[in-house]
Amino acid sequence: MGVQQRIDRQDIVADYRRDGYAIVRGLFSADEIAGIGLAIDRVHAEGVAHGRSFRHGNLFYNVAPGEPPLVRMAQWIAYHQPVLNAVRLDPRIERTLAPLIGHDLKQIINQIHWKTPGAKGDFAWHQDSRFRLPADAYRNLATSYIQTGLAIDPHTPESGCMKFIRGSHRHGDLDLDTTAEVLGRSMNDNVLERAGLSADDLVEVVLDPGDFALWSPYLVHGSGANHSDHQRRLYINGYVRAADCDRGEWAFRDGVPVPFGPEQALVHYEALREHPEPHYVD
Ligand SMILES: O=C(O)CCC(=O)C(=O)O
Repeated sequence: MGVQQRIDRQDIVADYRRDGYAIVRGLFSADEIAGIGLAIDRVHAEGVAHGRSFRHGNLFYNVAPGEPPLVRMAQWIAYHQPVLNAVRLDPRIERTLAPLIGHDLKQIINQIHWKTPGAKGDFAWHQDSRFRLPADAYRNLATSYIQTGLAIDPHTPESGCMKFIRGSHRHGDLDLDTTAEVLGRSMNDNVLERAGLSADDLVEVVLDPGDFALWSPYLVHGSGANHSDHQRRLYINGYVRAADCDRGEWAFRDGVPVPFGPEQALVHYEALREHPEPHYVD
């Protein structure tokens, strides 16, 4: 384990409940981030080699074909990258989340987002609650689910950092425009106004490598394109109180990390049992 981090639980809990998000500075050390970054680069190289979107069970690479192919995100890479698996099971993450959602946690999201300089990498304004499907598999979503993001590169307005609408989680499920994809669609502030929110509450989520953000499934957020001269990698893991969810891979039981079992768990990929084989996706 790297640099021992003092986690002020009270502040995290208070910040999270009040604002819908909290930030832990320097949860992972620079050395650790360098190693995690290398593992993420290996995943990226795999995505480039595939050249288009590819799935093997829950493992999924979202790749736009081209010269070179654009690897936009990958899901459940922890199955085959031990360094990334160790991050999702890191005790510092458990200690950060436990005061909010307890010690028995399953995992719903294990995902890397890449933003290549100059490439389209926007995420339209959205609430993650929209993706917690099927809805009847989740209970008490507001208080049982937390999304987290570990910054690998400087995460700044220039590099396309996330933007949060502070306090928006208190509105619960908002009727945001849900007719189009979130990934690859830019933020439109009219959407905020129509939902009764204000761009005055917008927070640019500036993170240094190793900083760790956590946010509510009802927090309205989005992000823009990367106009910097470096890539922007974000490692996202989403956890849920096990008793409140019928889906997901176990992550912590009574605070103790749970390794993957011999068979993948049902998360989002509904055809997991019928089509677990490797295949390209158009
Ligand atoms: O990677 C980003 O900038 C956006 C992340 C996000 O909005 C999400 O994971 O819900």
